Amino acid sequence: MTLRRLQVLLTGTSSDAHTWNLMYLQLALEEADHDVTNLGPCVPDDLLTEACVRFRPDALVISSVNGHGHADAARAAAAVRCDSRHDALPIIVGGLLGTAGDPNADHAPALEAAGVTAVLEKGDLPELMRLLAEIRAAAARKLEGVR
Ligand code: B12
Repeated sequence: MTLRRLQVLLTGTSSDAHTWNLMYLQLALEEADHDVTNLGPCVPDDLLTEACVRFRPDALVISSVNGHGHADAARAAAAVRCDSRHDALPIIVGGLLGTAGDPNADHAPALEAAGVTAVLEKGDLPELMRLLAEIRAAAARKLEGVR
């Protein structure tokens, strides 16, 4: 089975200025043998949707820690899902998505309704890697099927 490198598009949300979360995730993803395009912080939704068309990523990872992530990521995911070319694109969101309660778990249903595939906690890096490994194996199986 040929395991090609995954193209991962990594982005902050439109209101979120935090940068080290993105740098950390980029390095961790590259160490796991993925190709990463890091759009950086404060990415408007239209720039994100354009990047999805331009880079045709295998997975989109959205990181937010400023507390507005639940609203920003829902809006961004809905914008990406407006284009049917991205129907099958896995959208994984994580970080610190709100400021009260158990924010990631509490907001997960609304985020999933907006088109997010998986909502992860800030400590869920191993789960992120597991999901990406699954996507990579599925892509390899699809490629073998075509041959
Ligand atoms: C540095 C910092 C800033 C700097 C950022 C500078 C920069 N260029 O990055 C500045 C001063 C600009 C800043 C501003 C603000 N900040 Co600030 N900031 C921090 C601080 C101290 C450190 C963040 C950091 O760099 N961590 C290092 C990185 C490597 O770790 P990380 O961000 O936690 O990311 C890790 C995980 O979250 C996880 N993760 C992140 N994303 C994802 C995604 C997935 C899929 C997965 C699996 C994991 C994952 O993996 C990363 C590596 O472990 C934190 C407090 C803290 N100690 O964490 C507050 C903090 C994030 N900020 C906070 C706030 C409120 C703000 C402001 C709103 C303050 C204000 N009133 O102006 C603004 C927001 C500005 C904006 N527009 O976004 C709050 C957020 C509160 C919340 N969500 O509940 C925090 C938690 C402080 C606090 N305890 O209140 N901040």
